[in-house]
Amino acid sequence: MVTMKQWAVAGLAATVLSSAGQVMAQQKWDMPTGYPAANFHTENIHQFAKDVDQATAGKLKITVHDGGSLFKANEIKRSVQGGQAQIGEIIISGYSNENPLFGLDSIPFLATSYTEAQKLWSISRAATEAALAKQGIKVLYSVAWPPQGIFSAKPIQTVADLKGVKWRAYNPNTSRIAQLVGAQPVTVQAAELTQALATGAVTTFMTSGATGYDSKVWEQVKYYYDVSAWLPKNLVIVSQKAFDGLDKPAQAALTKAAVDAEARGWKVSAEKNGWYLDQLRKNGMTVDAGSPALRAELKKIGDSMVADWIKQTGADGQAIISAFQK
Ligand code: PCA
Repeated sequence: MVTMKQWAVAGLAATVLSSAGQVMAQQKWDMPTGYPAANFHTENIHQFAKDVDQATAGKLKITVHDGGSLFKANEIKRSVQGGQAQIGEIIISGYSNENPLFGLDSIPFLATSYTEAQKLWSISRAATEAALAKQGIKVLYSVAWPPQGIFSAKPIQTVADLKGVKWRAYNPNTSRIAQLVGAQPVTVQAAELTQALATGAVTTFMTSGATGYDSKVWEQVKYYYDVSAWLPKNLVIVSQKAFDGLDKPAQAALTKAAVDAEARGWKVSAEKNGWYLDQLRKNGMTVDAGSPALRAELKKIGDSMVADWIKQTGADGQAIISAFQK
């Protein structure tokens, strides 16, 4: 027979005393992400998980499942909302069909440098967090991807050269660009990009040098036009319910690790951008800024998308754009 005392001992073994003297059972969280192990976002996430482990003396263990291995990139938000995962990484612009605010960072030629992307985020962060809070999601941190350019199997001189091409999209805005240039949009998550290129499902797309490098696109794709059209952001999100299930010291540890990860991530993103472009060149790709005509035509498309965005978001959106352009 199991005595009361044995129950108590077993129970105690499953818990750890926090520094504040509260007792919190050890928590094991699953963290799905959409990008490969060697990607800078993923490396940053591993460091974040390690920092949380150390700061909580092992009470909060986060297991990172990268590359869409637990949930596909586009399923991660729903998995956190539904409680299948406690924490996860998403690309916020992937969800602009839910709320146009989520697509703000991916409007072409609105915010085109790290400084501008930071400014846009500081202006829109509170509203974005409030929108996600209504869905039971708490934002822990954000990190920008490097600036987005055009990868193409064939040389591109003007927007007319994009007509009819099989265009890979990763969010609604990149699908919209395809429509506006007369290309055929196909949504492909980063984890499937190499295969989509190999089978010829897509030939042309906008993304960063980072994803170009991760996906070894030079096998099929020979040109990169570094037009720096926008810097989309990944957000690391946690289910509010899971967060509330932590004791105060663990919550503080998680929040502190997130602040550190945000600073580190933005810095590494900017530092590695040049390195990624060098790797594309080393693998035989032609990397240049794109013709003035191409850039001017793309900028027009960007302007029309800003105007559309303001139409969709009304006075609140206009206030964000005005504050950004000040
Ligand atoms: N890489 C991701 C999103 C933006 C980027 O630079 C992708 O291509 O899916």
